[in-house]
Amino acid sequence: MKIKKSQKLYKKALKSMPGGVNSPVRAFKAVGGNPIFIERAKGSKLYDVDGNQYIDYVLSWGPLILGHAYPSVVKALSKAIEKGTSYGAPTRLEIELAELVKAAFPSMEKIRMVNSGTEATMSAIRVARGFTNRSKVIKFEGCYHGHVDGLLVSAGSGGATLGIPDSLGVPNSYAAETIVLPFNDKEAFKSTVKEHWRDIACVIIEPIVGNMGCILPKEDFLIALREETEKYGILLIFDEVMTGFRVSFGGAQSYYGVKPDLTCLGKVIGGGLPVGAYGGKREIMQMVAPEGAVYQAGTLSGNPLAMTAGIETLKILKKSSTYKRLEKTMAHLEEGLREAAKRAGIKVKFYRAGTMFCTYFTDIEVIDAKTAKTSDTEKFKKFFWGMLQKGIYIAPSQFEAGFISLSHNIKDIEKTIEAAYKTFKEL
Ligand code: KE4
Repeated sequence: MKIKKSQKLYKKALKSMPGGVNSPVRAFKAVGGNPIFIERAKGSKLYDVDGNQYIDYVLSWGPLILGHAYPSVVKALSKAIEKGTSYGAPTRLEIELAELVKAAFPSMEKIRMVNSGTEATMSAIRVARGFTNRSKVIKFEGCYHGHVDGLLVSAGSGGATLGIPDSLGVPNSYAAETIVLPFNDKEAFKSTVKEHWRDIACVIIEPIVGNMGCILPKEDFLIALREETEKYGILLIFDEVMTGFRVSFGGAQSYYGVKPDLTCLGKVIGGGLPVGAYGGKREIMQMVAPEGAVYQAGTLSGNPLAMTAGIETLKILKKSSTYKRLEKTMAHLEEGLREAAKRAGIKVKFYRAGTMFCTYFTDIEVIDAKTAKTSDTEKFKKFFWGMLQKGIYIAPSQFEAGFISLSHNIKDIEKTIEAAYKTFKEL
């Protein structure tokens, strides 16, 4: 596999950017070696600067659910750009995207557009604290909600005690406002809330965890969160930045029929341009400036290009045939990967929700961060490079989710299954 040009660019990038990248996971630290630099993308394919072609299962970490440079999105963007890129003033496009989102997420009675998932979760927590006049936040181990200071926290000793920072630069005082609990542990949640509810503003959760691979909630876990938070006046925030429009048109909340008080979105609703959003009950969202006293703002929030890409993407997702096609492709890939591992005699655990999925190299059921970590990351590393060399680009970390797009065709899936079988055999 030719990688000379990527290596040259990487050396140059290291001189100007920390780790040569603008987001850590892109640096391939979890799999070793150096990142490949992408030249362009089209449909299900990535093309790197050395001319290698890959079938892409990262899709910019979820947003490109239609595929890269999707014709109607490109066409709409090229028209929109003629009208300018950003005005810092309201436009009809923001209303259009907000209404499209509301139609899919009825729990989001009012929405605020921001520029990233991190901004969405950070703002939703601030609103929850403003609304409840309480300061503590519960999060779950292995869930990632963006690089919000107070959420870069891992479980303190003894579970429900105060969190400890898991990033330099996060003051202990910030971490102390966060309680970290194990995902899928209903009892730990109930007892913590029973004891601390007076101080707890909100619970934030990835309803399906996409940042430890792909971990599904146990049957009654989300219902327990909803019931207990309701009981104690704690706001339930679903971080659907990854699951929104990915696990179904209405996200995980419609997939499981559990209605949160606030929802955070990102990725897909920007169609590949920078967008995030948060929203929920009218009575909560009226706390947000300029209507209410919780301040939140953004120069490029709701800008016309990002809105245009999001609107075009959601218009296509709205067609029911879209999810039928995505489901068919995903089921074909799932069956093929399971079969390939079995034929090659490799023990894997495969999980998926809609079109986000993960293959763990373990034979233990993965239900939380602890069990996810039983996966053999050395085996994953070999699998990653073996697949890359066969033209299949999967996430460069065992603890990330994979995605497919509307542009992935039968040929792509068959090639992927074949490559997986050969690579499983090589392990
Ligand atoms: P951004 O700020 O990166 O747009 O969104 C943060 C975020 C919030 N919530 C969830 C559930 C997320 O998955 C993310 C971002 N996901 C990672 C992938 N694991 C983005 C990739 C990256 O960090 O470069």
